[in-house]
Amino acid sequence: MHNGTSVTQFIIEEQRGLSTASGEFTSLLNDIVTACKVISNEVNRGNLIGILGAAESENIQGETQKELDIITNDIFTQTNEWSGNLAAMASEEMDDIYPIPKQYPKGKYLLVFDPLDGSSNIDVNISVGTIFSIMRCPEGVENPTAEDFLQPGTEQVCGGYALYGPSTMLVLTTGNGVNGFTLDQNIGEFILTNPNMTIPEDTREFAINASNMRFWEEPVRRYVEECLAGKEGPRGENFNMRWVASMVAEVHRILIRGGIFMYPKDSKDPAKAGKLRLLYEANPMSMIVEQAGGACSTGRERIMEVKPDGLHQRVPVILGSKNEVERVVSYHKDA
Ligand code: AHM
Ligand code: MG
Repeated sequence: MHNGTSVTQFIIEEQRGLSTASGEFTSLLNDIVTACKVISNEVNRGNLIGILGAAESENIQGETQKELDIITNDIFTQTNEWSGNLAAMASEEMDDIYPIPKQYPKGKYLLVFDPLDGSSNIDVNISVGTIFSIMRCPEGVENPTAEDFLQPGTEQVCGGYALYGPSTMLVLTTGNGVNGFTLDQNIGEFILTNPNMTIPEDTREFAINASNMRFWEEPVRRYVEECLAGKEGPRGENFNMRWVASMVAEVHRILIRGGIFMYPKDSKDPAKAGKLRLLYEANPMSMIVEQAGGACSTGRERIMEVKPDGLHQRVPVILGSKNEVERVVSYHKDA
């Protein structure tokens, strides 16, 4: 016997409290949990089974795919397509939506995901993760199109991520706080280790890719310069800086000890509003961060209120400890 609450038990008990729950959502979350366990195992064995290289393909955004980007995408679709809980899926790694194959029944949810976020880190053995979000399929829609996925983040019913780090963790919200589970490799179960995760309102730690500094807008430059000026500067305090280049690891650090993470709007490629994707990355992470008491903004508006205009839309992301995010937003207003 293990001690502690497994994620399966946790989800069943949480859903039991809801009179409207049919069991479909619980079953869907169980499939997602299974997919994350399988991916964790693949990521862990990566070098041993020779799957850490680049694939000979690009995704729709013109980024070179890693072999593992494709493998993990297949794991996620195959684990979630058969059980009758989903109407369709969409992924950072697929150009179009993934309709449920004809031989399987369809359900009432839409699932979007980034199967292996931070995959540029995979060959150097640094933490990567899976990010996912669940929405409802619009009422009466039998065969969803990409249009049906273009719902603002406020419509999400669940946001979550798995972090493949020194230990594998799963962090989830269904709109009722944020809970973290650690994979016990001995029994193959995620066990509740971090109940009710909350983000401290203040922080002295920021995360941004400073190699882009020359492309930043004035408000972000001002914020970072003030942090770098430390005790002698206008903030009167020393700040620490981190950049893992793996959003899941950065958000996880912020959930544990606070901080602010920024991938802001910049002028590097005027065709792109930011680097991170609204549906697969920004929205699920925003739901988690807000549920943990933090804040998330593009600098100009709340991320979860952005009305998506395309499956692969990008947005500027500023998230984390509330008072710091509000400060950056106020600098945008000043400008
Ligand atoms: P990916 O989905 O292609 O892995 O890109 C997203 C990742 C984030 O995890 C991370 O915050 C960011 O890209 C790092 O970007 P950069 O390499 O520009 O620092
Ligand atoms: Mg990603």
